[in-house]
Amino acid sequence: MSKKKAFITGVSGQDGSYLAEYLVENDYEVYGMIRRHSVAESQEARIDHLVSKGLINTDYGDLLDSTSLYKLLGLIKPDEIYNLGAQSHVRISFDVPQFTLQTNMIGTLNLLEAYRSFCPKARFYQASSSEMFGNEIDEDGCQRETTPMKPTSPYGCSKLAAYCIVRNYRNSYNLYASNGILFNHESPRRGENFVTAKIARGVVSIAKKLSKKLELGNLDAYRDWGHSKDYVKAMHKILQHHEPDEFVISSMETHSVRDFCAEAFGYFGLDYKDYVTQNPKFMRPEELTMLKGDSSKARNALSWEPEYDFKALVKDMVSYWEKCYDDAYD
Ligand code: NAP
Ligand code: F7E
Repeated sequence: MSKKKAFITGVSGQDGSYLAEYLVENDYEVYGMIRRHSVAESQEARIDHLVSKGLINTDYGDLLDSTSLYKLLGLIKPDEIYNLGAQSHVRISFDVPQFTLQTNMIGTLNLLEAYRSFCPKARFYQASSSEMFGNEIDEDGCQRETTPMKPTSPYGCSKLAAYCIVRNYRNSYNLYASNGILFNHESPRRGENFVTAKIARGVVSIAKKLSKKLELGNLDAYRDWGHSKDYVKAMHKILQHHEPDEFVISSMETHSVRDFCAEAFGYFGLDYKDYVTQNPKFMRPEELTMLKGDSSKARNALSWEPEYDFKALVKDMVSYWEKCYDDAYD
């Protein structure tokens, strides 16, 4: 039997790289779309170990360039499409709102059009986000598939528009298109300007006496943090479900940025209060204060369970950065 083909946008990102690895392990033929970068050397940093061994194929394209999407889907004709490409930074979405909406919303529409024209039998996964809920919370303190969505950032608005158009295309054109509503997920491959990676790297730098303080923004925001390795498995499970649907994926726990600092500094026996300062530069014009996802639906229907808990996630990230610093200063 021939291998299943998967097409991934955002393959060079945190999730795209873990998903590509997971699909290769599961005997898929993986095609990833990458963008042109001026610094070509760093472009494939997260997937170099797969590309250099010929385990995945990469092609240039862009969600904003329909011609590239038509060409790639027409040639590859994938069985599964994972739309992970996005301007994914919430605070930066306030700086570049138009680009964020174009990439995340119009980019998704462009990909849906290419999908329905060239491979309408494929299954389509949309990387939706807990940021779509904004500050709406159910009475039990959780967000779930039925919670109202009132985003508080250009990023959240862009993802909500994409979420809606995916549902609309599913219903209008009888497509298998699903939304995974994923809560925050992190890893050693997390971009360094997201708070968890910034803390993990910052604490190692302080422990090694290379810096004296770590400047952060709001320490009292709560997030439901999981590990990207666990969450890409959920993406795959969502596309194996017998029908297209919406699924929340979360750890079902919430912790503050302050808690993350305490755990990360605790790894070296340090007290974060001696080192962390707040800088208004890292605050947001409108903040989403509290996220806690109820992923019961996915856990029951897809038999999905995460392996990493909060402590294991923090340890994985801090120990990764510790090793990076040790290797660099050996
Ligand atoms: P990430 O590390 O920022 O990766 C984003 C990827 O999108 C990168 O490969 C980036 O390529 C690519 N991209 C950006 N603009 C593009 C465009 N115009 N055309 C094609 N590709 C483009 O994000 P992530 O953490 O892996 O997240 C993956 C997806 O899940 C994103 O859609 C994100 O919004 C969503 N999500 C993430 C989380 C989370 O906590 N991580 C939670 C919910 C939803 P370059 O390297 O060239 O910039
Ligand atoms: O912020 C606070 C900040 O940028 C988390 C994306 O993957 O998850 C991610 O979005 C919290 C916020 O992630 C700093 O104000 C404090 O309350 O790590 P973050 P995010 O905004 O939650 C969602 C689900 C996505 O979909 C997104 O793609 O931490 N915070 N001090 C800070 N945040 C940053 N970045 N930097 C700070 O210095």
